[in-house]
Amino acid sequence: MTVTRQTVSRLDYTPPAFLVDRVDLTFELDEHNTLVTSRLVIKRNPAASAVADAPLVLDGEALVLESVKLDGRVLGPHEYELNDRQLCIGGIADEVILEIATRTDPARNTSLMGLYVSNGNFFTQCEAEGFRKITYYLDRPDVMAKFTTTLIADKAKYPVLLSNGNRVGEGQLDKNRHWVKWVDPFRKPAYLFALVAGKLVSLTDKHVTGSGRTVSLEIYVEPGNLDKCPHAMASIHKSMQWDEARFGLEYDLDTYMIVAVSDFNMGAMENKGLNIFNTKYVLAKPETATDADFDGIESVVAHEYFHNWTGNRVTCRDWFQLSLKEGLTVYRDQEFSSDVGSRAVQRIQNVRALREHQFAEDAGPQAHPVRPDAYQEINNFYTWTVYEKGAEVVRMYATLLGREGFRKGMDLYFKRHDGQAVTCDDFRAAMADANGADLEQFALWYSQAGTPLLDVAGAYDATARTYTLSVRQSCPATPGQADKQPFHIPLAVALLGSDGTPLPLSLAGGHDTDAATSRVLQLRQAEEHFVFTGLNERPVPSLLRDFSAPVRLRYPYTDEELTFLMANDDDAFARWEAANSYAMRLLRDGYASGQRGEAVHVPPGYLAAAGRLLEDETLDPALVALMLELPSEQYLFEALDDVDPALLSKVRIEVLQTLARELRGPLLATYQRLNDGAPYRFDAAAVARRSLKNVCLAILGERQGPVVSELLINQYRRADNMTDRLAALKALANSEHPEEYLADFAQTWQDDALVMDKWFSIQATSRRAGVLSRVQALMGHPAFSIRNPNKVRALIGAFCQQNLQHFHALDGYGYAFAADRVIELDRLNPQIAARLAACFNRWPKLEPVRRALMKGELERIAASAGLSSDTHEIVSKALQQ
Ligand code: B3K
Ligand code: ZN
Repeated sequence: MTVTRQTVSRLDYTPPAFLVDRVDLTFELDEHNTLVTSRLVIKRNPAASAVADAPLVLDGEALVLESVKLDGRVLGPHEYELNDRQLCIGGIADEVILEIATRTDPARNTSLMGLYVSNGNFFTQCEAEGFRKITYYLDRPDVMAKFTTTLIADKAKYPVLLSNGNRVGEGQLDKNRHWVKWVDPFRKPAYLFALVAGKLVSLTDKHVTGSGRTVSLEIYVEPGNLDKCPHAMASIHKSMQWDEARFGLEYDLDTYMIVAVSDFNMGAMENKGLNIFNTKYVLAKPETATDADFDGIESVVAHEYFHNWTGNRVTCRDWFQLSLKEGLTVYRDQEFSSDVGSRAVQRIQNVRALREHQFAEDAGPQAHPVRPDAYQEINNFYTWTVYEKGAEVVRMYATLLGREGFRKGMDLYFKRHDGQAVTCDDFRAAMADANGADLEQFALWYSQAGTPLLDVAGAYDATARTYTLSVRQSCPATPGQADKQPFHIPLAVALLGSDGTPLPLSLAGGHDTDAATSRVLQLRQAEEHFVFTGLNERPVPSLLRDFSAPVRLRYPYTDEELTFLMANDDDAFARWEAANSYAMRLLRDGYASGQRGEAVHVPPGYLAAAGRLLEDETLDPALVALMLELPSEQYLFEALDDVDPALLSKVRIEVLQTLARELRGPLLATYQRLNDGAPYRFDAAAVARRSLKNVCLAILGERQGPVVSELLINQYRRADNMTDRLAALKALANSEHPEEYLADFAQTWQDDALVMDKWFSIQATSRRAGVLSRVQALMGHPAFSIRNPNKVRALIGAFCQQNLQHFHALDGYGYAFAADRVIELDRLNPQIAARLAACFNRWPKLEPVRRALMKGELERIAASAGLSSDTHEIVSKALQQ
């Protein structure tokens, strides 16, 4: 049976016919037979457009209905209608009390939505539509109710019983059972409901808010993991302090809890007062977690915590508005990370990820606006576009209105909408009204998909001493949107003089009093010209500084201008961008040479510029590392047509090998300088040094003679931390015989699931021959489980998404393997299957042989019986190109 879902359209939104005032839930927890009793106080919605006697329609899935009571009277089966998605009750008065008893089988719930069991403990995941797998309910975000939850369970098996809000009572029952009752004083939609029950231990601490309230902080993990919680706890403290200082937002309950679970579909979930996290974003100590893991934990903790205001206190009216909470909260977590770490590094990393993933999404079959217009399965819309492009849209308000103006907009947003479920337009209106700004045209960022392109030209007039920047904007067609209107785009620019200093900017016709050296031009039309006056020489333009808008920008820089910007631009992003553009240029040229059967050539100008970066010890090592890293294979893939992925990989490796050969001296010297043997510390300076050291090691590792091999082996053996050990192992894994090191690693870390994920990924992304067979064999390894999303991502996802060379093998086995896994996973966990299926999105970009092979596999998935609506939506859109 194919589960086909109706397409849900944004413009079909109508207010709910009924509202829920109160929900009292009682759970009698049992692995295979949990009884859920729900008592709902329901009222007709006076604001609803529905007819006066419209029936009450509740959502429910995979539930066994035991009984329904309306105002104390048990309803007979003929008094309601029941199907596999809804419970429908007619003849409802304006205010009623409905009591519903249902049973579920949490242990068999492999979708990890609703109530499920992981390692013998109970967890829930309700966003977006998981609550309907727990009980019949009005499962939509604009129905906000007050919840109380009573949990009843065996005391020995489930000593810890948690839910949202504040704990108000507990006690003993017969048969060795106990109960705990929780009350959440804040109204919330059902997607923010959560419970946890199990054998867990906790790390606790306290935070005193700016206004003097004491909040208990509790992190719950499985026994044996307490030593990996301090970093997450420190991250909670920092997040709370930051939100108070930057936005004046305090935490509002007595307790803030985080619980870590190893079986989880995504990173974490912001349930009110009871955040549930993937273990990957909680557990860390230097021996087991890399610097990137530490950073990831800090930003995910911040993200979920920040949702308490942007998402929970003010939530979304409907799921089309998802970016209202996600784009805004990503922007907030990015700003937090910039403030507590390096702003430049943070910005470059965020832009790099946006361009690699979101730009690709926006150019492919799943392209959709930040506020989508239609979906079949909402889970497919937790995307790079809604999250990261959404964050860029929020950032543009701050760029256009300034930091103070943005804060005024935020204050007004909370003043108007606290306790409400609202829309992206409401947010834009708050920003506009608080600042008296015209943000009408800005609305197009929410409604038009696709990445805008800016074509920029510069003309210097020596006689008039003017420099004219001409900017043409366009936006490619995307599915369902052929023609686009011009966007309102903030374009930050500076003009550099020949000595590298930014020149004062005076716009002709402007009324400048301060001659700023950097300014934000506001583009509103398809073509615009900006004339800068009083310039005694032809400047080099520094464009899209700090990546002021999520666009592509083309400007015909010469190689010399790029090296000049790499050395001189005072905007860190623009300096990195110059290095990145130069590297892209030489990789594209190399690919074209490769297609002609010629050798790849790295221009001396690039080598010299890279050499200077390595030798200048005054530079921030983290920035040098980012500037030396070549654009990824995935990013390069997007920039080419009729792609031969094998050639693309080969060219990139040849460039790296040339760097390893030509810059061997400076690379070794930098490595030695930074490899100071100091004990591990997680602070910005130490992270920066390790990042450059390991970039040098990775480049050197492309040519493994005796000296480099010894470096790798020594670093692998002597490292006191996972960052260094893994960097060495990655390079070793590409060598001919890494078996000894891989075996040693597995032997040491076999009991640590998160570290074993790294071991799986390293093998799945290796360049050695025979990777696919090893991946297949590893699926039988005792540490692997197809039911665990982290394992699927670490092994199967890494192979399909990050191993271009082997996934795209010309025999088509990589594609067939991926298709088999999508079909297998679809029966267990549709969300994870649909995510994996996205590896087929870009088939039209491939050269004809692979294109046909990939399309064939997509068709095979589409034809497989009983496909979920999640996977069906992704696959059918991919085939429609
Ligand atoms: N809001 C959750 C994501 C839920 C995903 C549902 N498929 C995590 C977050 O963005 O913080
Ligand atoms: Zn979020």
